[in-house]
Amino acid sequence: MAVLTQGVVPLEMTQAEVYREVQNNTLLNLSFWVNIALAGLSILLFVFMGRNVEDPRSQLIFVATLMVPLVSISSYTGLASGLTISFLEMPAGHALAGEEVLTMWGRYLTWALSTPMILLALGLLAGSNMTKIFTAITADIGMCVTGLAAALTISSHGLRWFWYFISCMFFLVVLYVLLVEWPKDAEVAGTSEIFNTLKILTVVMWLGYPIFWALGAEGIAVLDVAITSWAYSGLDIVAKYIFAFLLLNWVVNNESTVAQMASGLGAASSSSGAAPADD
Ligand code: RET
Repeated sequence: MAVLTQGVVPLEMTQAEVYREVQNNTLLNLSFWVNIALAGLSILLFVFMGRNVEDPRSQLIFVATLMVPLVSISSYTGLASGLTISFLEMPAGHALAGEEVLTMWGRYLTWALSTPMILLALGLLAGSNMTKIFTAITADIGMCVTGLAAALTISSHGLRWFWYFISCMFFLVVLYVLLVEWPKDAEVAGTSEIFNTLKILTVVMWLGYPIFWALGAEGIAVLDVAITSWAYSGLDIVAKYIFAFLLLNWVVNNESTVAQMASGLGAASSSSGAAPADD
């Protein structure tokens, strides 16, 4: 059931009641279990693919990327069990004002753990330096946590959207690093081709999340909860498992390129094209 409108629904639902609601909504439940299955398969596949990787930088890319399905399987188990879902009463001004809306806040919480891993792997692939990787990751965590705040704020409709705006500002920082800074670094590192493929995939998929947030029950509510959940689950499949497979497959076949990258995480400058300078 997308939205509960009847007065019989208690304001505070127990975890068992939320679980029952999820069970009763087959489409919603399936959007969780398909991802649990895919995350499980991805974990097995990636461990197998990485069994002979020896270069430490390549290994770090592997560990970071492997964390993505590991966080995902935990995240979706939280949703499927009802642990990280709440029914929240929307404030005045919201399209569903006064109604209890199913809020999958566990998604936003766990994005704060999975998306930094994606960015770490991309930053390492681009041969970027600590400053840029730190900037992208902290802005990304800011984006997820303020997105969580937007979903959980039920005191004021205006403030929900103000949180959303703050989250978008953090997202702009991430997009800047991805689209402007790292492509230059990847050029120097000799990883441009794969980096640019993954950059486009990432930017296009990631743009979908704020769009579906805005269209879903938490935003202007033109999409049903199960449809919104499938939209996130579909984006996740490409942004996480397909992304990770493409990245790791490339790393396995180009380990020496990664190993030869100037300097690693501590490098002060990787965009000069020269050996790391003393700046
Ligand atoms: C929110 C809503 C507030 C505004 C913005 C958002 C962006 C979310 C993004 C999520 C990406 C998630 C991924 C998860 C994979 O595990 C929080 C939806 C900008 C970009 C890639």
